[in-house]
Amino acid sequence: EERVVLNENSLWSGSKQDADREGAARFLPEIRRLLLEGKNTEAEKLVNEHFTCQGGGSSHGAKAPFGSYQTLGNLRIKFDEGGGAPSEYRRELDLATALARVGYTKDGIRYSRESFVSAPDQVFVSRYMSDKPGGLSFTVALDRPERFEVRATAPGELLMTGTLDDGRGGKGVSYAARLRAVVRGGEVKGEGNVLRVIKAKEVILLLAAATDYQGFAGRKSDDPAAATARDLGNAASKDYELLHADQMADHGKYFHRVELRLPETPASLLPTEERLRAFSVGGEDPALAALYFNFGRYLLISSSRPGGLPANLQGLWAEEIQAPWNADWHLNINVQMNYWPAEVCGVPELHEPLFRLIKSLIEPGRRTARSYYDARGWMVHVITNPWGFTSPGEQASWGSSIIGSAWLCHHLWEHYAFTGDLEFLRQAYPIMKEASLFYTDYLMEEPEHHWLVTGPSNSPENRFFLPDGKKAHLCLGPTIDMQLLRELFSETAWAARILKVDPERSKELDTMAGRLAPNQIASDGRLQEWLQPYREVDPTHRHISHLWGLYPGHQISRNMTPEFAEACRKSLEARGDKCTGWALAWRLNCWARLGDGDHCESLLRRLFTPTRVEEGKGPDGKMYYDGRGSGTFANLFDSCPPFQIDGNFGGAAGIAEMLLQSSVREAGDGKMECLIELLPALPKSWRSGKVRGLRARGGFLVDIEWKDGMVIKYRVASTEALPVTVRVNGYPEKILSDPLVDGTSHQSSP
Ligand code: FUC
Repeated sequence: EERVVLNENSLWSGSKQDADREGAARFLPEIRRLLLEGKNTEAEKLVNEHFTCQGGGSSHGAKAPFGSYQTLGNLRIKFDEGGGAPSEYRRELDLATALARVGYTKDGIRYSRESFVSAPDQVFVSRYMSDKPGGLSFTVALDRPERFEVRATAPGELLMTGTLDDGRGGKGVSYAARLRAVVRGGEVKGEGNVLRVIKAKEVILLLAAATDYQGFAGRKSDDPAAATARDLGNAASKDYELLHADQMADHGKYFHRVELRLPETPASLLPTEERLRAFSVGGEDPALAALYFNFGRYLLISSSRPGGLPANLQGLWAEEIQAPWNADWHLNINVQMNYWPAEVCGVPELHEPLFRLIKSLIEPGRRTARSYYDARGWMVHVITNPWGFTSPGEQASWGSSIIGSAWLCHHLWEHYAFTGDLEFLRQAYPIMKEASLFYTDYLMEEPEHHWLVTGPSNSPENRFFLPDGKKAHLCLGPTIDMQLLRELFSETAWAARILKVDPERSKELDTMAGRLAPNQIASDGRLQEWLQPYREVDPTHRHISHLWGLYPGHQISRNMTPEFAEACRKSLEARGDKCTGWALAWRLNCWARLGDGDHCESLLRRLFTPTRVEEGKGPDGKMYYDGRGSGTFANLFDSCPPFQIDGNFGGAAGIAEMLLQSSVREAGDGKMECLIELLPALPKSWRSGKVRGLRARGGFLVDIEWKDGMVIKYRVASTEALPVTVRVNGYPEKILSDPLVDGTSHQSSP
């Protein structure tokens, strides 16, 4: 029996709601007064009472208006093969072609099948073969844990339809999945709500899916059943070879932009799970990092396409109705991490769904800014969904963080920094400007140093001890807020200079950036996580929010601010490496920025530790978030635990960060001065290797070849010849980039 989990990335329950508490802003002065008086727990109580979202928020989202991303269902194949035991079983996924294959021998017959999902044809295709005529007999069924109906619509066709919960007892998103079986030799017939294939030599299954989600992306039609009929009809008119060729060309156009070679060892012949195990206990297998890197690129190509919804907490691979955390978009690290590889790995178009999400949040985010902070501009807190949720979360402890919009805007700027796409910046600038407007209205001055600070806010999900021993989350001006706003303000001001608009506003933003509470080093030498030198309740907490300025931000670096980089190192050492999957990936990127390749490798050993969901569960079935059960599942999916895709993406980005780092500085008149570092964090075991096609900020394409840990050849190219400083084997070289002959620049608009 085989089960194929089906997904369609707009299959979300829930519906649009206004979860803002109208007039909550009247509590703001009191909350701030309490925070200024050090009564953080009292302030937190007030926030919990009056300053959270209205309604149930995100808890049990599947049945609430917040919604949950849900599985489309299951395709089940039940074989009528003889009773013999299968042998020579092999299952593989070819990352370069995105083709999955299974093969085995049973009762003297060789069975094989191959499957792929085609973006150009919008279908899932699966070909079943046997080397003996008449060797294939099986039933094909579709089902779903709830809310589905299946019927045979033609002799070889099944249609599954249903309507999801809108969270208020009404009708939510409707979906359809249509499956067709095309047989060679033998026959196929409908039997009730299953298809029966009898004695075929080859069977091709085609499946199309659609929803009538009418939000900011992904809409195919008002009538999902009709949309699937159209897609299936088009696909069925092409033969398998053509469908496959078109899909390979489409996937390959993204995948082949980058190539990474790391030293191969005999371990690369092991099945993946054994390979993970061997490496995690100290085996030598540098090429495993290349595989993981390629897998991350494969996942992004497969889960984030222009015009669609962004990759969610599970990419788009959910098998649940109530997915963990609703498989939503968490804005305090997770969805951003999904997009860390997009630019450096040369697939900037795949960043587009995130830009589309950002745009969808402006309108509701304006309402939220007014309701809670009496401020202009737009903002979003910690969680969002395809229904425009921008309100705070349901608890102060995590839901009061205000950084969502600033962190999202960083992606707009990074896309420009990498691509130099002026048209994009022209469209992104008003979004950044309006996000800055919110924060400039909202910031307050603290009386001690007259710094500008945020508040109420928190350092994502972390707690501290107040001087009286009480524990609190809520605070003024956590370091991450200050770092994010510093970059948002200066990047928005810089964007205005590039576009030659708003000179006054751009000066104001620079001034405000200078008045924000600065990064501070605590008496123990660590970078301080909060405005005050609080002691954290959990010193090994998974989040390392105060290191945002090191990565993904750009205000702390070992070259420009060595003393702060050292403080970050101390913070990382104190936090330790035992943490969830995505937290390992974040640490990996930070250690890469600190230039410590060997530490990066030890983090990869942790990230690649094979695990199973059970390992992350306590006796009561609840998941741990302290590092137990984190690592990688046998199919290479990241385990938070549970399965969460961010670690895959963050891990891939971290591997790129070990090989190439880049930064830009304003040289005057808005112009960019670019610095590229080759092999900044190479582990000793990655002795020799080659990488082609990585991207650097400033619009460069970078190829590097190295031997015995030294760069022996490199190429830095861009659409026009530009001056750039390249740090090679530790020394800066000022060069003029090669002009790109094929002009591989990319366009995408917010
Ligand atoms: C943040 C993390 C959790 C989890 C969730 C989806 O809340 O702290 O560990 O990753 O996002």
